[in-house]
Amino acid sequence: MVGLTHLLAKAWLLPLVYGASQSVIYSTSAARPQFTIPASAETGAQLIANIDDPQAVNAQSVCPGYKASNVQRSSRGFTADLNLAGEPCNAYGTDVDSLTLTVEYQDSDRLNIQILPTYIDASNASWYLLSESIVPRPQASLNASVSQSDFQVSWSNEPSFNFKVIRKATGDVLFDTEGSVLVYEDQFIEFVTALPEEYNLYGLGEHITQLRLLRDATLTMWASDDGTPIDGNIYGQHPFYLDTRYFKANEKNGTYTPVKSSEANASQEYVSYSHGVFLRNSHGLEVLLRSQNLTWRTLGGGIDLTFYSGPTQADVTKQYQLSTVGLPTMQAYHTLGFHQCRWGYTNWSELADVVSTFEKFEIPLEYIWSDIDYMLEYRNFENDPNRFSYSEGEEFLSQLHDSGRHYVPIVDAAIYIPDPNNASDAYETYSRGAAEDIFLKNPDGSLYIGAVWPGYTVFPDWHHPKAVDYWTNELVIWSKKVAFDGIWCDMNEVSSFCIGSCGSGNLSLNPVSGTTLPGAPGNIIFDYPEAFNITNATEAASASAGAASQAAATATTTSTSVSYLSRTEPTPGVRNVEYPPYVINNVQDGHDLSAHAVTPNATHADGVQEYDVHSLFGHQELNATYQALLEVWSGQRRPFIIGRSTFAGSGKWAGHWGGDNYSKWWSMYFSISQALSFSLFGIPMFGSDSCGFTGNTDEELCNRWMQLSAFFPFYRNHNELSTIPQEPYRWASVIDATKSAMKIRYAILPYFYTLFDLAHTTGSIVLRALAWEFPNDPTLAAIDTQFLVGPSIMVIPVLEPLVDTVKGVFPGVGHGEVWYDWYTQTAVDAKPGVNTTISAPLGHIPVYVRGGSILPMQEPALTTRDARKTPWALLAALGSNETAAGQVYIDDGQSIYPSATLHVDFTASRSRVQASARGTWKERNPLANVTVLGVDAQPSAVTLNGQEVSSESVSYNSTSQVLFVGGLQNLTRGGAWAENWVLEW
Ligand code: MIG
Repeated sequence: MVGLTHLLAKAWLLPLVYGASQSVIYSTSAARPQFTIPASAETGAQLIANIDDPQAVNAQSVCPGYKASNVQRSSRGFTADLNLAGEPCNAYGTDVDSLTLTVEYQDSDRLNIQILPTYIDASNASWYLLSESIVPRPQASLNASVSQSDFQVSWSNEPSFNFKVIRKATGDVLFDTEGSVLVYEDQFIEFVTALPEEYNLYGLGEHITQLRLLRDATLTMWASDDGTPIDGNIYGQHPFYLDTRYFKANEKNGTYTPVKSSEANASQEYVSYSHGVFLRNSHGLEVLLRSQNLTWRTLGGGIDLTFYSGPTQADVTKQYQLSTVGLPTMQAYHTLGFHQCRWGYTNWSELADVVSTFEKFEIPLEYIWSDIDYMLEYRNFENDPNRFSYSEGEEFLSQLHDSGRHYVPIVDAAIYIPDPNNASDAYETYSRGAAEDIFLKNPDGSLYIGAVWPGYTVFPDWHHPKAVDYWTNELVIWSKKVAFDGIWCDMNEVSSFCIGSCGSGNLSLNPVSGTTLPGAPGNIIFDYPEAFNITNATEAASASAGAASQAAATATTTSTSVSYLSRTEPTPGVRNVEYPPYVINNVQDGHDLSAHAVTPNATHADGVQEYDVHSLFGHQELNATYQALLEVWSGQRRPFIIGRSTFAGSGKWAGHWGGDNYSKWWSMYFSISQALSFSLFGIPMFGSDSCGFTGNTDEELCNRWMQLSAFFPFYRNHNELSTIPQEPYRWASVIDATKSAMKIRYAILPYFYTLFDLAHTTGSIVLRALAWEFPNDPTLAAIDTQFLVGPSIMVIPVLEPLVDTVKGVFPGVGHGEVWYDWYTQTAVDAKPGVNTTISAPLGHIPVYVRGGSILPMQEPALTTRDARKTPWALLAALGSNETAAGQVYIDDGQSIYPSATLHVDFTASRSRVQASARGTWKERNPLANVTVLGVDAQPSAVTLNGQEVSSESVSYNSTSQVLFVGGLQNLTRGGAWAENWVLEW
């Protein structure tokens, strides 16, 4: 192990986080004795999840299915009546007799199949169909027609109604319900599609799981505040998957033979076809992935399935975003800088210390964040006057802004409700909301009162017509006291720490305390990364001793035998929203839908129950926050929002962080798959808590993680209260590793920003899986240990401790692809499909540039503002055919509708590089140099637009085949792209 120069040992850094934070944190609740919500208030019913219950009825074997009749054809598809084909089974609800099937060929690349109850309308309160005002339906384009479609739908009534979706081009059946019955009940819908052997599916979020989904997993969706359990339902709901199928094309007879990725060979030629499937449904959901089929189960709503024909991932994702969920919001340039956060920065001067320590070590820092520490007794929109006073904040923020940096505070979803009999407990944010009556209710019309950090709380009701105005007003008022630059939306699943409306009748106890904070007695964090016992045996031993004695001290002597609540029997015509007859495998304690969340019977202003819209709370809060920030900045700045709970389409307003991950190597590994999945969901602004959130990190993990995250769009280090500090300056090796990775990130910021512009305008993605960028190589289908940033940069991070090499593949090398090592600038010698061993000592992250690319770059700096003032450089990496291309997008970096923009296209061929610009943005920085990789002969002279470049500024290395042309500033004094130019040699 490398030298453990743990800077913590240096006394001057100690007060930054240790000690100071803990004493202050606990003093907030020490003002008077507080009622503590008993732990029992958190415990819901113990239920057996259906998938784990051998006694559970299999709807497939007892339900009759439907028969189709009255088929009505139109140029865009057909409709039919579906009638129950036998006695109702009422397996997990009440069967619906009459359904209407609508097959609509919406565009050549898009097909929609809807199956809805025939007799429901808005007045039918017991049936909720996802509102188009919350999640719009994709619309048919004017010239859509059956004949123009990439798809063909066939159906049959034998033995009961079933349908197939076929890709016309290949005859491949993409979706096939034959052999299963359609089950359609008020609290349970089930339909099954066959899938090919060894299918390749991606998406179905949000889950911590490998990139290519398992073929024996049940993926549950129900927004949940839980610390990233593997395969469990967590914060977001994205009922979308990408299905990739590989074939050998037989040119002679035009047929396609399916190919399993496990049997493919990287040097052969294959073709692939990908399609997407989106189920527009907000209810609790379950997707059962089994060896050759997939079952959808929902707790209500309708079947509203859209198919996107691709045929590449890039096409599918564009089709999904453009037609259905919308394009991702454009990020301000500076959001791509580095973000430092932690739970436990306890006052403004501590934030100032952190900022100045970054400066001192010359580590780039763009944003400093505040967690709930800044709040007065954890109340939204209210700063603690002692630790985070508005006046001191004004001074701190103005200096921070002057230095080119920014500030983001957290905002929680719940709103504190004061004790009505205690005038000194008044809380205006609550009073203003109460005056408008905009909080969620109980079924009897009383306020729904749950419990979160501040004590008993209420929750904004996003169905209330004035909720957005209320939220906007609160943010506007608060923005006048705290000049924040973005908002971090937490706890919006929506989380509540007790079952049901536990605060009703108890408000005189407020503020109550409900949870033991990390670091408090009994909850001391002793956990370290996997190899800590090897790299740091002494500390590891004392930590494990501490953990053991804490466990012994808190262990209960009574043995608890869990008694399970029996499954609810369906009552005809009556919905049981709290304990639906079908029990999804909700990851929370006992699988109770009410556990750690607002309960499903909470009622919205329009009568809709939380049961039907639970997973939309975060989505709607993000929308409200977006609208609020438009108001706060008078439409002059792009809202910057990072949210925890997301739904299909949240990318229009916000980015997402991975939530409460762990300071563990496995957690770092899964961050790649999570990021790539969010590429598919249209939320490119994604990053995970670097160095890990839960538990203590260590030097080696933090070193690797700071380097890995440097290539994620959202780059933030964040940490749990009371764990050891983990800013990148805490260890000497992490300082060096961070700076070296940041040097690359900051140099390629123009490339990153251009990728965001393309994502925002075309729906292309930023982080890419190898399989998506190289669709003809089935051997890449499951690779999630390496990834690409855009089309041109490949990262092969080290994801395990105690090693100094990593293995990686170099896609396409058998088919003419060239990869250049970022650091040595030379072409990599790799064989197709060979997992190549790469040197990667601690502090080194292998990065490659793809031949055929031209990267626009500027110089690294401590802030993006300063980086944007530096001269430009181009890195042109010639492909095997000796050409390359690239582009850059430039604007002011923050306007929603920039008045001036510039697009510059770059091309290179054998002995020239060209730039041609269009647009009105005046870029003043000159071009400093052009580096060309893969130049096979020493050039005699180099000219820029015919003017000779002094030979002193030109160098050529015949071994590495790198041509470097410097000294271009003088020739481009008016700006790098002011005139179109040609560089020739
Ligand atoms: O229940 O605000 O995921 O990033 O530090 C914990 C405290 C509440 C959860 C977030 C985490 C944040 C923490 N929050």
